[in-house]
Amino acid sequence: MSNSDSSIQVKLPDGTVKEFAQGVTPFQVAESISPRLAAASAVARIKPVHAVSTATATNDEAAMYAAENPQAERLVDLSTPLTEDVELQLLTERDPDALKVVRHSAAHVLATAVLELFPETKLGHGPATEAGFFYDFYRPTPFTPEDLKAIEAKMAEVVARDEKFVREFEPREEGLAHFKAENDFMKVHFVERFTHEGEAISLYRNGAFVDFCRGPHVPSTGRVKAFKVMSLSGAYWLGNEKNPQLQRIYGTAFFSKKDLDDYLHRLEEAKKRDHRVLGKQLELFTVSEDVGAGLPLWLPKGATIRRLLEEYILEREREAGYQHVYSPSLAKVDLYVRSGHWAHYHEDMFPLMDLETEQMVLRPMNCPHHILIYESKPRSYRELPVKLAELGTMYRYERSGVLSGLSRVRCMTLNDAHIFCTPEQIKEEFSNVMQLVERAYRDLGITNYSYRLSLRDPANKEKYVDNDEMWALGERVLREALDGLALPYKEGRGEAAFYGPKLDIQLADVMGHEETYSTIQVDFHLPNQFGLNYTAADGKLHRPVMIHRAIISTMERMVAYLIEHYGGAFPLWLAPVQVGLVPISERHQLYADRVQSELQKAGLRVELDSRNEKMNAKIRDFTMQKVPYVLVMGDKEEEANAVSVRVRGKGDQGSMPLADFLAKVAALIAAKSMDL
Ligand code: TSB
Ligand code: ZN
Repeated sequence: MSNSDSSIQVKLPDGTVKEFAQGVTPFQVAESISPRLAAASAVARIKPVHAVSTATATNDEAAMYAAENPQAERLVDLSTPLTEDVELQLLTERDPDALKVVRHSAAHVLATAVLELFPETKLGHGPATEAGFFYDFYRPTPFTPEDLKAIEAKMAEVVARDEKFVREFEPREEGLAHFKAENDFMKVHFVERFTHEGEAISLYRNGAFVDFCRGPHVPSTGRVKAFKVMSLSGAYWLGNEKNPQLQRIYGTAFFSKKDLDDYLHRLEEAKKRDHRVLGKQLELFTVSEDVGAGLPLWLPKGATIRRLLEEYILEREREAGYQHVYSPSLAKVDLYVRSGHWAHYHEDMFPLMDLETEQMVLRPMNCPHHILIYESKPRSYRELPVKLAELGTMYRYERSGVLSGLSRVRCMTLNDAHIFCTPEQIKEEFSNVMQLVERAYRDLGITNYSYRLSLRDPANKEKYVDNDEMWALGERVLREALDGLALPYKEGRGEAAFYGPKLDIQLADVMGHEETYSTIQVDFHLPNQFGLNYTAADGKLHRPVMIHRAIISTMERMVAYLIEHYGGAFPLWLAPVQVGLVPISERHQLYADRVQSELQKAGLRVELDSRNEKMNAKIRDFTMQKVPYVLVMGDKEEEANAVSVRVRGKGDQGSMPLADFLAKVAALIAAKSMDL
């Protein structure tokens, strides 16, 4: 493209190129196409035609404040003057990126409302999140539920005022002086941390409210059409318990009232399935203040589910040629210095235990222990692949804000294995692991999963071992294996392990929030660090490759998923109590005992309710506990050696000989049937 000094060329997504005077705004470009498009647009994405970098802005703190890279593709306000040739895309309400901008704008509306009602409040930051937005505030008095209502009402006023979001630039030193004068310690921190001396800092103003922010924003507060203040929680300034406690107000925003209502409805439904709620109701696990956050206690029923999962996966692994080992949960720190964990994974580890003669750490991963087991004797190529597996318990210092029930914890037991193989064997081993994953998901009734190729973030090199060649090789091997199996996958930059890229299998919860469960990781780094070898056919020593893999994730995370997936109504083979027994009156107690012992002999998990309660109350209790079968026994049943069967979700099915019931249930369990 060529242009004279005072005009620029704007290329639209359909390929047309239009010429405008320099300084034209995306809004004006939109108007030149159609006034309706201009009105519907929320924000614009531009890509300088002569760009050298294509990195897009991410959602982290630095991206909120640091000066944008003028060379990069990025989102900008509709009012941003365009100064060079660009590709331009106008984002309307159909675009998820535009929704993020609406939500961040809603965070400014929230802060505006809070300052109008509680002028003494100091502002932290207010990003968009996956489910909405939040803003952190410092104020010695806690906000009450009534305050939140008042804030929401005030937000509606700010929206109704339809104030323009105007971007302003101020010399850094002036901005700092201004924030310092107001004792706005968090803003001072952000400016000092994310901008440089001599720079102008970016501010956004709406009405009398000004925030230090890089934007972008929707054109005016009136565009935050459907929002709700959701909740309040505590957060330490900079995540550090020694710092002042902030109050984090969460909200959400959508393009329309209908979208918001749909979301709130889904949220209600999801809450009923929340594994923390069901975990309590169904007596699966508990978290005790006395033990500590992120350190759940497994109650008998939850422990039963976990044990079933453990037995299940150990059996699959035995069939697949894995050798099971045991290793301790702690080690000398030197082991983790050597592996690289201490350098690259330190922040996720509990602090050192400084003993008199040695320094120990709780292990955050099991790999180094398994490596030492591999190393415990010389290995020949004939043994390869060596597959060492363990239900390995490990400890990670997850920050308190991200802990959640069983799904994100600090002490966890991973269905872990490390495969030591030749480079030629990687492909087949990869495919074997994928088969195990598919089999396990089928048996567990998991259908809704996706693949993510997790790569390192090139902008964050210190988080990863430094060896470009190795990273390129690992990535190539994984892509080839994925393509070989024709698996569709997305990419996750910055999601790799510090030692190599991985293929993660992602499951989404009821609210669409994704987490990693299964993982397969190709690692050329640890074998090098530990100087691993095997004697090859040529009689020489060669270096094996390591594949780290977990089929059903940690017991904690998988059980959390299954609780929510099944809403607590577990398939028969996983149900902690499979059959509930209800004698109609005291005189049927003996018969009920006999039925119980027969069922138990057949390996079933049975609970007999012999309390002095009404039959219906007992049936109701078993139903609340989501027990698959409830057998009621009275005179008729006793005479016929039968049971009256109630099936979860289907109600009373009438009477059936006990032997028939046993045969039916045994077949369903053997088939891991999802049906009852
Ligand atoms: C597979 N060294 C490898 C192992 O050999 C490893 O530890 N990989 S990992 O770091 O990705 O963790 C494996 C799995 O553990 C993750 O995919 C995730 O499903 C689960 N996990 C990780 N952190 C937590 C946590 N805090 N709570 C519960 N589960 C977790
Ligand atoms: Zn590992």
